[in-house]
Formats: sequence, structure tokens, C-alpha cells
Amino acid sequence: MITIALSKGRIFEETLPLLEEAGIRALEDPESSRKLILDTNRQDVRLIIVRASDVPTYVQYGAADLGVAGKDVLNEHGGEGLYQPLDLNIARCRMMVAVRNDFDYESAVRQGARLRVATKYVNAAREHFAEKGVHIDLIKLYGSMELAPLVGLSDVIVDLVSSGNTLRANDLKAVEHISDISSRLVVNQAALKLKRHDIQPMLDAFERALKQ
Ligand code: PRT
Ligand code: MG
Repeated sequence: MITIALSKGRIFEETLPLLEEAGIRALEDPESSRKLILDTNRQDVRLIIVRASDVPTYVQYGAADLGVAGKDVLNEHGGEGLYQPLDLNIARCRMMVAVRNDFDYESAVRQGARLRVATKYVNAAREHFAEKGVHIDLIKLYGSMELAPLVGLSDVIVDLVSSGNTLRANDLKAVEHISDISSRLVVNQAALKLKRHDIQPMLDAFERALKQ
């Protein structure tokens, strides 16, 4: 049995065509089904539906053999026990620093002010501001970071931006680009050795699909 961990939403949707190339089709849609384990057309392959940030953990411990996770999530997890053979180039976005429209970020940085940074991405934020030599107080959040500067929880947020609509709708502006984000295929290192016969053809099929 090969178990593939995916999250609902954009990762699931954008991974489907790649699975298709490997001859794997889900028999149910996770958006309408409440099942957490989905059968596929192949008896030896199943999909499990987990939170995006839990994908590396399931694969690390071998509860899933493969998974798809964003670089943002992998950076926070650390990547221990994971082989990362392919950048799938899906679920693309940018990790940015954003502030309220009326906040003068440049001068706060110039004056050496200590910044309160709210984010779900504490590793990425710590690395970014350390590199800039900016002192920060980190405030860990689990979602809706955009709210934090609006109600005075933080001066700055570190968050993902794709269309920019969420920032605009909340009178925020992006002031720094930290990194480009896309999702990667992750494979359990032991599973790759023990099940190479089944897993390698999948990796080859994903790679073919990416070249098209
Ligand atoms: O939703 P949940 O709390 O379960 O977890 P999650 O938000 O991590 O999962 P999910 O499924 O929303 O995202 C999975 C992966 O998609 C992330 O780990 C990223 O690698 C990638 N991705 C790509 C994004 C976005 N684009 C994105 N726009 N993840 C989140 N967003 C959010 C962003 O945080 C912000 O709140 O969308 C909002 C901004 O979008 P725009 O279009 O308004 O700029
Ligand atoms: Mg989300």
C-alpha cells in the first residue's frame, strides 16, 4: 500500500493532474466527502487528507509514504526524515512582510525600532529579520495574520500573498519580499528504500507531467 498525504483546497486540486499522469484518480472529492482516507482507482494507492502544516509530520513518521507541502510549511517543519525530490511548481505565492498603509516601515527600520511581528511562519520571520539586523518580538499566530496590525497586536506581519486582494481589502501593503513559495513532493526516506519499486514510477510520472 502506498499512502499519499494531501491537504484540501489548492494543493489537492493542483496535485490531481499530476496524480492523473501517474494513473492515479481519487474516487471521492474531499470537499464534499467527510472521509479522511480516500480510495483511488488503484487498489494499492490511497490518499489521506490532513492539514497543510501536518503533511510533513505524517510523511516524516511514515504514516504516509509521500505528500505535497509548501516550502513555507517545510521551512517551519525543518524537513527531518524527508526526501524532497521535486519542486511541483504548484500553489505558488510569495512570502512577504506587510504593514498598515499608514505605517512607515522604512523609517522604523532606519531608526532601529524594535518591531512586533505577528506570523505563523516564525522560523522564516526570525531568519529574515536577523539577516537585516532588525530586532523583533515574535507573536505566533495560527491564521488571519492580516488582522494583527489592524487591532494593534503587531506592527508588522509575515504572511503569504498571491493575488494581493486580502492585503488590499484590509488596508495593508507589502513592504518586503522574503521568498517565492511553491509546493514540493516529499517522500519518507525509509519508504523510498523499502518501496522503491512502487514509488519510483510515481516520481518518474510526476517529473514527466512537470516537463509537459
Ligand atoms: O488553511 P489552513 O489553516 O488549514 O492551512 P493553510 O492556510 O496552510 O493551508 P492552505 O491549504 O490554505 O494552503 C496550503 C499551501 O498553499 C500553503 O502552505 C502555501 O504553500 C500555498 N499557498 C499559495 C497559500 C496561498 N497561495 C495563499 N494565498 N497559502 C495561503 N494563502 C493565504 C495567505 O495566508 C493569505 O491569508 O491566502 C491569503 C492571501 O491570498 P491573496 O490571494 O488575497 O493574496
Ligand atoms: Mg488557508
